[in-house]
Amino acid sequence: MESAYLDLLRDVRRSGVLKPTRAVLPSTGKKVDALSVFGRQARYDLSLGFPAVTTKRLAFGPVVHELIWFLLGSTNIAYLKEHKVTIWDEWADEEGNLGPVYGKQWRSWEAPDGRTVDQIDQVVRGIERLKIDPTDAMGRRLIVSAWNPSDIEAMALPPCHTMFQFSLTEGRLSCQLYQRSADLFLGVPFNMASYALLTHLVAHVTGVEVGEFIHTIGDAHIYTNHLEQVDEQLSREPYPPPTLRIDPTVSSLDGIRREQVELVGYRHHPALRGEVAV
Ligand code: UFP
Repeated sequence: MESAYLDLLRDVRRSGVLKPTRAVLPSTGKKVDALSVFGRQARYDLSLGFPAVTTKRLAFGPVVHELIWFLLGSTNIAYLKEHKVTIWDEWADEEGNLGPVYGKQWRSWEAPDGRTVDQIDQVVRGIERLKIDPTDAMGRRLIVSAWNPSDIEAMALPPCHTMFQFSLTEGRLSCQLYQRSADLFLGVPFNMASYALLTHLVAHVTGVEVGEFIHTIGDAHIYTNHLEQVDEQLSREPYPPPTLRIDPTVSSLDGIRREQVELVGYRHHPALRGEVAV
């Protein structure tokens, strides 16, 4: 299941170009280089299992909480803090605000005339219509964009997962993400799990099966302070993937709780830690 991820990791480890980056390691206060390639794609068949990496431990709880937080439309870290998720802490201001990041763009994108657009709700309603009429106009328009050029400056961090598109084909829902920039060791396992989970949840609430998660990446990189950990990870033999269980009473993307989704049979190698370049 994770072989597409491991292949990408191996590819960048072997043939990535060493490039300077803007990112700084907090421990040294210095900018860190990365091995980098531009333009890659990895595919995961969600019907075969959930793409949680098994060659190290994936912290699934924070993945679920962050996705619930996006779906709440929130752009303040209060919900994350309440659930002891710290991944957004360094970006927030004193009040915990991040500016118009994912939650705002997904659930209430502001139109020039003052209307707001709930892109997630539009996608769900589009899939419902496609179930009844496969020729519905939404068929090739099931898109959610977080990249709102006029809001970028006000965001604490420009979106890394910039836009995604769903497709309903023969009763199976697939999702393709365009990620402009991907930290392959620390960010990507988290991002893969997050979008696989989102695909499962959207399929669940619309009553269709899951298809593929297709991860399209712009700049795919490994920071040089992660190379040892990556070599260790690449030496490990993956385990069979876990499966995802969603509480059957979940009927909407609104109000989902952490305990309503769980990974079943998640067997993994020990955690591998690395410092995040910020
Ligand atoms: N990054 C990810 N996934 C994410 C996220 C950040 O891989 O979900 F929020 C990484 C990519 C890059 C850095 O290494 O964070 C963002 O820096 P930049 O804006 O310079 O691309």
